[in-house]
Amino acid sequence: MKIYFAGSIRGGREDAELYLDFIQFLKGFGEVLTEHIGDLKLTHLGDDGETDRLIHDRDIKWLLSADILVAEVTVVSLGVGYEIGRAVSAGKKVICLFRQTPDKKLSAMISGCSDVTLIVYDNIKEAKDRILMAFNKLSPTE
Ligand code: 6IA
Repeated sequence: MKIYFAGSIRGGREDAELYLDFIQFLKGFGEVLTEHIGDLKLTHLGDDGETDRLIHDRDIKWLLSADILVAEVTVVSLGVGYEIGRAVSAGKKVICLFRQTPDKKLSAMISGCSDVTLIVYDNIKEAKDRILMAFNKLSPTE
């Protein structure tokens, strides 16, 4: 199983440690193609010298080769929203993780999308339990 994990880079890196934790957990289910999302040294400038065209084309190639997209959507990111749209169009399975806070509401374009499995969580343990349930529902061939 190939897993594309999406999380904010230029949208803000305040949840980077959480991304790292989710990536380590997801590695128990298969190959995570995007381990760099959990790189704590990566800043919101998200630049290691590669051109944006190269980053885009490489990421889309990985996304289209993946079996599932798991996106942490609490920190708002244009890139993550775009990846979700591309994954839905390509017929990929999509799980979105959203950490509930009183002052934040998820975009209706995500919470209202019937092709997205949305996990709204309060803490990381709850999120992991629900990811486990979502992966258990996938058929063994996937
Ligand atoms: O708009 P954002 O930058 O927040 O978009 C983040 C999403 O787009 C992530 O889920 C990534 O899959 C993808 N993305 C955006 N920028 C990069 C990037 N920059 N590298 C890889 N994926 C990216 C270069 C950083 C490099 C040091 C690893």
